[in-house]
Amino acid sequence: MENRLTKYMKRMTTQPWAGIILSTVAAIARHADWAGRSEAQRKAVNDVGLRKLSPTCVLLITLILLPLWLSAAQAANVTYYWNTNTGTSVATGVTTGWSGCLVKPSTTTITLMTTTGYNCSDDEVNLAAPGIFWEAYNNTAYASSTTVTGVTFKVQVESSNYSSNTFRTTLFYVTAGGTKTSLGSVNFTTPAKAVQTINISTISGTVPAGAKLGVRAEGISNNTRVRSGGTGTTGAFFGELAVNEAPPTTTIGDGTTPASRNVGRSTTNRAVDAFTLSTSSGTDTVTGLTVTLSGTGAAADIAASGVKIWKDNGTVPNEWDTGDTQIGSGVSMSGTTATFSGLTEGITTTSVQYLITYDISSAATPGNTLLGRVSAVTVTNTLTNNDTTDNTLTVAAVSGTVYSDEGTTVLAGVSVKIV
Ligand SMILES: [Ca+2]
Ligand SMILES: [Ca+2]
Ligand SMILES: [Ca+2]
Repeated sequence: MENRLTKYMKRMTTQPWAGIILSTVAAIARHADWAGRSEAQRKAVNDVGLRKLSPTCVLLITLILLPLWLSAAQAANVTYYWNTNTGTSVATGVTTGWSGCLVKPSTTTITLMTTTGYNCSDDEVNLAAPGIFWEAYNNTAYASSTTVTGVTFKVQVESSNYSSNTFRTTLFYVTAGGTKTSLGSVNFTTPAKAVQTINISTISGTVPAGAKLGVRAEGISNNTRVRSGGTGTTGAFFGELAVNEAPPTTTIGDGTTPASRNVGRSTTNRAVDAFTLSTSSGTDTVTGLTVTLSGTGAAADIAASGVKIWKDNGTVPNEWDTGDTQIGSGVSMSGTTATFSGLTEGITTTSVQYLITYDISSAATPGNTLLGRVSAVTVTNTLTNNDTTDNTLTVAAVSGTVYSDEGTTVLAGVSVKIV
């Protein structure tokens, strides 16, 4: 048990944020150990620091780090290593054909890349004219839609006379049916024969579930060759692709707040919150949404079926107007939540603003304040919700007795406009 725990802690402490947390926990632990100790003992405790953490403290650290580690694991950097491979069917029409180490192919060659390391120390593709040296595939399909963003590609690019040449790195994916789709390319001008660490962070895109990732090494200039391998004779040749793999996310933004205002009883479509929806890549669909009421008001201040969602695409941005498009039907506030279901609202990478409006009840309590925000949505992607409440609606209905100039009761429980 102790060994497993030690391994686990080691894994935890490799995370970039672990140092701050460990320092904090160690400080707490030392502080706890100080009670009733002499100065010498305190110094000893301080010097020992983390190494003398009690099992309780280790458990505490583990519990603190676990959720952070899990969330970090959702977006992970992965390194793939070029391998030689032959006779493997990657997709329809895509079969590997790099028959071994140091075979020096002279035509475009298909092979694999793996996360486990190199299986060849040195090999190279020499082309007589500019073209694709090799394509390497990870032969494991993504189980779910994944956003892949390039980090670096390390490879040795050479020309026969070691003059400068241009090398292109392309990330792409291939479907089971053999259709290849590019995620983007980076051109790199290499000055001479050397291992190049090429920044490919401008390449990003979503690979659909069931597709496989590929990297293409391509020469743009004449007389180029690319050399790969784990431990070449004059150093490491590499063929090392680092990418970040993350599930696509959908984000709820806070939106641009409508103005605060007084609202009369029985008035409708009073904008209380703005929010935006967008995806990090690809599309998503909202099928459910929950609005949470806050302020001093209550459900009784909002009319039946009086909570509505609108796409803010009319003539007046950040406020409700008759050109805005209602999403679904109005629902009633129950307690402090209004739950929308059966929605089919599509989301793309283009951020779109929406509004929440309230219809004010005919019996709303004067002076009550009403706010609202989106507290949950149902989508397929991993969700980030940044919506917060915006303006305040204050119920301005008259509740007491209002007399006309002649002393007759003329207004009771209706809205008055103060000018
Ligand atoms: Ca908002
Ligand atoms: Ca509007
Ligand atoms: Ca806000």
